[in-house]
Amino acid sequence: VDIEAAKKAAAERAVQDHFDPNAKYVGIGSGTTIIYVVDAIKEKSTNPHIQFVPTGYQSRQVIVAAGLTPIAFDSLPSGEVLEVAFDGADEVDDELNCIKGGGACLFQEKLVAEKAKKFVCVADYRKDQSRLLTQWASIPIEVAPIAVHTVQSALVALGSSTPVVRNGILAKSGPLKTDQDFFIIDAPFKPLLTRADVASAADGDLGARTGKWGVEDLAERIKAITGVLEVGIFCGRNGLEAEAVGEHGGQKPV
Ligand code: DER
Repeated sequence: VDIEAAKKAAAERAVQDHFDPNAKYVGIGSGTTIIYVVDAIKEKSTNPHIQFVPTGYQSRQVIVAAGLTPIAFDSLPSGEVLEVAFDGADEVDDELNCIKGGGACLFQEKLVAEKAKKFVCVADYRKDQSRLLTQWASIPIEVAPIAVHTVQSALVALGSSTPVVRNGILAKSGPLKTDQDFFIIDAPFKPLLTRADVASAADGDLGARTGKWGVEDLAERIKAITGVLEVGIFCGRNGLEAEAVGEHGGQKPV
């Protein structure tokens, strides 16, 4: 299947089902799928009063290039929430837990997602990992540069084989810097178990000794490592109730 066509179909369906033309604030994520989301919003809405909250420099560029009005996350009036936030993902499981951070924007992406009444993950068929996350993606983790080595050691103790600092590819030699001027560590783990799997696992079958983790438990363990700013696992523990409708029919994440 043409991947760009799949991204566009998922984006158009997500906007058709979840964009509110009367919204005051809408979150816009990072990556390439989100460009189709913004195009679909432009098609659907002429409301000049909607303000769009970016999840980093690239996201803001997409909003501005489309002629839409950006508002920085920290400029939102206190107490205000977003009607909806759209974003992409690297992997999505059947419970709509996501691995995010392929674009190194996961910190602001999670800030914006948690500020929204509804988080809509727009993911084409390649991202659908059905049951188990991290079958092909490592977990992106945003880390204070000074703490990189201690965080890597802690990740190995949790069962990650080779947690590596992400380097700038072509555009920059040396480690990539995020919009917060932090580093990204990509940490591979054995496939992560859904909440349902964890509920049915025998005692003692999970954790650092086995290297098998439930999605939510590992997200908490990684976040608790001193030096970690944020981890690229989006799950129910973040209070994110993601919607899932499929343009291919059935309960596939959009
Ligand atoms: O970094 C992220 O989580 C992004 O949303 C991202 O990885 C999805 O990117 P894509 O839409 O270009 O596949």
